[in-house]
Amino acid sequence: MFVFSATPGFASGDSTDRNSGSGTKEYLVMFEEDSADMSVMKSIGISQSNILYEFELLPVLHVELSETQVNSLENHPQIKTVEENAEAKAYQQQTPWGITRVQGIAAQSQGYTGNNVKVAVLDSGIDRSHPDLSANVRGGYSVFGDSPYNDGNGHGTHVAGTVGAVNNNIGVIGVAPQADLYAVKVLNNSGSGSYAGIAQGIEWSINNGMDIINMSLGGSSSSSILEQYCNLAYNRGLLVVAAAGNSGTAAGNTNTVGYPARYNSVIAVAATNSNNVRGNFSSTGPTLELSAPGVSVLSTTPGGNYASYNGTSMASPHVAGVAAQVWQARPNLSNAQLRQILNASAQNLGSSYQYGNGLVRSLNAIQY
Ligand SMILES: [Ca+2]
Repeated sequence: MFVFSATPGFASGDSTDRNSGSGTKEYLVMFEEDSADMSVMKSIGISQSNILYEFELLPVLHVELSETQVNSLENHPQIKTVEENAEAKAYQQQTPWGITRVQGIAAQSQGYTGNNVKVAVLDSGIDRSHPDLSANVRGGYSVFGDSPYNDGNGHGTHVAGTVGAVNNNIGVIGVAPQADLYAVKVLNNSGSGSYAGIAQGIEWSINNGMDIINMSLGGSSSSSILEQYCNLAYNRGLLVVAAAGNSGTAAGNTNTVGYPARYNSVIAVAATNSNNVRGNFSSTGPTLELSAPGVSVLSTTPGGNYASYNGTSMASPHVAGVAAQVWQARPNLSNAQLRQILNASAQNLGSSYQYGNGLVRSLNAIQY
């Protein structure tokens, strides 16, 4: 058993100096006394024009200082604190490239956000306290008995963010930012699990009224019972989506699609980059069905963080999110009809052995 992911990428942070030029920078200076004593400032050569603001409620000055003056103030008995004035920005939300590429944003702008569609994320759990996910995580289950299906690995939280990170003013946005996410923990905190656990997660998903199952996981051996569980979910009306696997080669001419993606009842998803070219790691074979972004995919990670990962694990949730949008738009479709439309409306990218029917496209599917 292994997880189809995930090489950590970059998380970015901000740090910018406020530099007003001419060898001075802006500082906030706090006095020990109840009010600012201007004579202290004059004693180190600071004129009124260097003082940008005098606060009222605390003895604080906003002031331009040279490095020498900072040193003098830091050692001055009447000064409590000297700190450089840091830059702050309005929090902004980024749109990961893949969300746009699968027409997720275009479909959202027509009102299709996955609202009321239930997506089971069979994975390592979800960090339900993540500010970009908490509004959408509606429940879940752990086959390991730990409660409440917390993500001790990070993989499941990343996958969940691609399906449905919240549309707010922070972090990222998912394909279906109002989908109902369910954390079905079938991978432990090391990212490993078993076919028994996956089957148990599928059973939970059927019994609890899920609409879509995303499995960004798999193994290299077949299992009659796992296949029958996938078939059972499909026959009960669920759409079953899985990562094809990361066992691809540069030539891409050998059948390396894993299980459960290889089963007929499961949509096997390959990974493409921002040029719509397959990642060399992306498994190939005759059972590939759709392609989706899986290289440099920015999404949520535990602790309120974000990171870019590669893998067919990152591609599969793009398809699950698109399916949630299309099902909201066309609620009378059966799972088989929805699947047929996703395939027929995909953008042909070349060899079906490497790309299946091509890049999944939400708006094209909604209008198909
Ligand atoms: Ca967000």
